[in-house]
Amino acid sequence: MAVAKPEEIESQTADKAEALEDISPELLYKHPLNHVWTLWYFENDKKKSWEESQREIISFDTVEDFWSLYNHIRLASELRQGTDYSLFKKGIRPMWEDPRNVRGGRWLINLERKQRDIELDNFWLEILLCMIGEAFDEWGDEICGAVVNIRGKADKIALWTADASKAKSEAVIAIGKKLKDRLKIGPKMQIGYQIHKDTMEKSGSVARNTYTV
Ligand code: MGP
Repeated sequence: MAVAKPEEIESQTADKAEALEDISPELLYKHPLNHVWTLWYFENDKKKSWEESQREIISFDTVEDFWSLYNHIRLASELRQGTDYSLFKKGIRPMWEDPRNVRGGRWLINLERKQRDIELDNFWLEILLCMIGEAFDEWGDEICGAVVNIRGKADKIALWTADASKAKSEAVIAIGKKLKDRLKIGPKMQIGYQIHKDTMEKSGSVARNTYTV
């Protein structure tokens, strides 16, 4: 499902309103998503643990509520350094320890500082649209959520999947390829998939890539 832009929704809604006069107005103008999604915000607070610094902001389950939220909050590029946005399926916390993440991993995109002006916001919005619009087809159950880290050294965007085991390698690779395709990342640039367990255990270096596409 492609997520319609606000102006497309308006014209579709007008058509529907004519055809379905008996249905309640709420159902007519809101386009349901397949999942309920939750936005999280992380801000480093030295008085709190990392986990306590993750704040659950709001959940939504319609296209319209997604756009109201997106238009209301700051763009990723406007956030302070050291902060994160995460969008996860409702019920999955944006952390390795969550039972739905604990065996999983992430497709990671590292962005150079100069990419913050254009690519960061475009990539992040496109990832959000891929997730809520169910762009990963039959692999959609593997999607847990996505995270954008705003950092002085280099911003990062990652798509988290549920199962990094060999049994799910076909799904993981298909998701990575779809992601590159939707983000229009050309064949010259590779992206890597890292297992959360490796990231957790790494000390002072970036975890190895289990897959690359
Ligand atoms: P980070 O915010 O993912 O990346 O992890 P950053 O700031 O670019 O740092 P780097 O280590 O990748 O260079 C920073 C730190 O936050 C980690 O080292 C952990 O201490 C903590 N952290 C990050 N994540 C995603 C988790 C998590 O899922 N669970 C817990 N408990 N701590 C985490």
